[in-house]
Amino acid sequence: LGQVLRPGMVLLKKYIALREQVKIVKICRELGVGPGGFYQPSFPDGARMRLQMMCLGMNWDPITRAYEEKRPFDGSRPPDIPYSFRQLVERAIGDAHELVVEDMPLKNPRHILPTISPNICIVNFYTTSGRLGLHQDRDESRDSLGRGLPVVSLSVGDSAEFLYGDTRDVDEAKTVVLESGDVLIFGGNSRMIYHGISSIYANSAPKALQDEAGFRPGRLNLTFRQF
Ligand code: MD3
Ligand code: FE
Repeated sequence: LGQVLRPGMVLLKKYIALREQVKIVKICRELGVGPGGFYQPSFPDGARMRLQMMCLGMNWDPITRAYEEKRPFDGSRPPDIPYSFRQLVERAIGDAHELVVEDMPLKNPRHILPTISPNICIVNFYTTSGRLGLHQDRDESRDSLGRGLPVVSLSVGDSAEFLYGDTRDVDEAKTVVLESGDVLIFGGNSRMIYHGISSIYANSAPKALQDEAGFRPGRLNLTFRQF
């Protein structure tokens, strides 16, 4: 169950089994309370971002946009990206290829969505009042053949309204609801689109997440990149 929302942008609906989602929540909580765990970042103007962030593999600083070994404000080194997360990313890109072929039969899906070995995973946790304004992720990297590398995003917990479009204008943006277990992949011509989170739907998370992993209201988003 999935679709190509625009060239290079693939949504795999309910792709992650509930068992797997429970494991993701448990791992993120364990890592999130240790060194390099969740914190609330600020924008360059000092305003607090409306989410909690944790980086795995490397640190990414939302103010300087720098990738670095250690977090500048506390010197902590981010935890490694768990192997089970890497496997999930690899499998999702492979399954997305089948949808890309249907969409563009004359193109090699590996050129549109090359596989990645992520060196950073950014974990964002949004409470029900969380938001993320429309923005572009401009730090695109390329593989040795010059192909732009895709970004893979996993959603767990409460559903979110995701906005995306070619401009920063919210009124021109399209909307898609991201539910728990959905995987969204951005590559090809969609790697530089504007995107953001306009709202989180309260009480929309699968009940099993709360019962089996003690998940609190909100949304967990894991974004994988290779640079
Ligand atoms: C489109 N995260 O980490 S996930 C981000 O829900 C980010 O936490 C949001 O925007 C979140 O930069 C949205 C979907 C996403 C992630 C990365 C992208 C969409 C993207 C990179 C390029 C284009
Ligand atoms: Fe982004």
